[in-house]
Amino acid sequence: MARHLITSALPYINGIKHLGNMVGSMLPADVYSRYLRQRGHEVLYICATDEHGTPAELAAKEQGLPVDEFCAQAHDAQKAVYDGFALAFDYFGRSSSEQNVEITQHFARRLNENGFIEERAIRQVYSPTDGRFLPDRYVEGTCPHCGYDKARGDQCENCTRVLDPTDLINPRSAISGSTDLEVRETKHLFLLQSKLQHEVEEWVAAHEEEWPQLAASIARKWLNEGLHDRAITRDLDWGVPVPSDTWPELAAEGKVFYVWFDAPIEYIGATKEWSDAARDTDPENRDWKSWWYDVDADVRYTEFMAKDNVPFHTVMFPATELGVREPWKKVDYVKAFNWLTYYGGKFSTSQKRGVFTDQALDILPADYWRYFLIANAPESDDSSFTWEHFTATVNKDLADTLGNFVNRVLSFSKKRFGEEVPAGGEPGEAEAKLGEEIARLLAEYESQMEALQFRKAAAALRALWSAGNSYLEEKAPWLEIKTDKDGAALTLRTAMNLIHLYAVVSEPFIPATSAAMRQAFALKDDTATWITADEARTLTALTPGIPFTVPPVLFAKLTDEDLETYKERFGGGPTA
Ligand code: B3M
Ligand code: ZN
Repeated sequence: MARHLITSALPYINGIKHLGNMVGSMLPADVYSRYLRQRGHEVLYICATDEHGTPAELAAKEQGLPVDEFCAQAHDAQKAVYDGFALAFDYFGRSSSEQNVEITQHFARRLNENGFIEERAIRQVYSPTDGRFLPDRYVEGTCPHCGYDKARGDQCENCTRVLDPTDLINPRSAISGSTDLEVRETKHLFLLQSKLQHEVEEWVAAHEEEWPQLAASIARKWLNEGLHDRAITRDLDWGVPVPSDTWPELAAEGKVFYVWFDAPIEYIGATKEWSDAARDTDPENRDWKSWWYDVDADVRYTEFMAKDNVPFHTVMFPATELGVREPWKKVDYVKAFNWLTYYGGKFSTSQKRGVFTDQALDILPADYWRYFLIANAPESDDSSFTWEHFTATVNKDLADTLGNFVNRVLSFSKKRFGEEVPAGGEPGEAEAKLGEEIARLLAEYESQMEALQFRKAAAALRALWSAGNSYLEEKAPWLEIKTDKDGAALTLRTAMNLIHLYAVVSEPFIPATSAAMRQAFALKDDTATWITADEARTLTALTPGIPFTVPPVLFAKLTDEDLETYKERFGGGPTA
């Protein structure tokens, strides 16, 4: 059985992320990791803050903090939100770590030895108004391909094409807006991607069939445009320094690597951070290299990201890994997401439109968001967040279908039979039919999870919850008890078995609620070990006499007033 390495795109250090960022990378990676762990797989889920580059420098300046201090604080702030969302990373690192510096410099040296790095004098955009060279993404202008007028010098957000700042029509400084831009000469390191085109093509060809269409088509498009040699250094104060043993002159000038060069390497760097963090206590179980180096098919590597990150992960980072000429693990499966919109418009950090992850947790516990977001993940297409849809989903699926079922069954049983799983009755036709249905839906849920089809998995989970409600309505133990006490006991015991099953299989989506459901029963080994098809069919794992408690209401129903409050606070539409 292969071990599973899972990474989600590294969130930029500047600013708390919005719900769109969450659903397009970290949350589905967490759901998938949790699922695999529960199924008994060995899983390593790694993420980190992406700390280099101009955005970090500028955000630090804005807050009047030295950039390292700013990053340390911002990292902790993001980490706290992710803890709040119950993201169970094995490690959440920092791309500015010494581990990443070391591995990034190693990659650069190897690429250089192998003839894939060249020093070139280039003419670079210099802004006298800002008194600095402008990194690519701080030159803005009109995209020469699609005409989008807010294209950045590194990439057009609208058509996803990779750009050079000098490609832009009517360029301006994104810092000051100044159009007084000059071009000056300076030396930089170039990664000779053109020399790797053929190899990358072969590598993509060997993998793309298995990738989802969104990832494969973006990789193809990029390759068809041809891989260009790209500058991988920048004139910034903050970043991984160019190693002075190899490039003394550039190092003396203070050049650092381009953020997109060191960011994917941080997947490896953060794994080493994880390893080093337990150097004294648990060195054997944390061997970072055993996940990354010379592992081939022993490790299955799955990456999660939004679609704008796909080119870097399917083409540029693999090119780097190939050029290093060492057996570093390359991605097996790329799970890419479209956009989550806010009432059909863009979530916008700068215009403060949409819902940020810290605000979300202020309003409601993580499970409400986790379920809604994954059930509506922008997989095959963009999907839209609206407060109407959110409150309706919470009320229907979480409060009515799941929460109410749990409370109804347990409180009624407690009232009539006391605080133990009731004895009596023999499973009959209704239970056999229910068992078949549950086993079928569980198999469907499992196969969608394994295929990383999250919306469909959510639909199967919802169907599992609904099946319990149908059974309860059909058997109506509150009537049954008047004529057939044993029959009512059987119905309630079967329903309690469903609750236990829901607790286990809902865990990847709603971990806190699942724990509360599991803990309702005083089981000896309270584990979340996956339910077998046989257990699903017989629904008799919880035997008579096991004590239980009635948990507090699992999901509060949201009122019309709540809805109005949310809309007022966040704006009810794209133009609000
Ligand atoms: N920080 C971009 C983003 O968050 C970038 C991802 C890096 S993954 C190596 O969309
Ligand atoms: Zn464009």
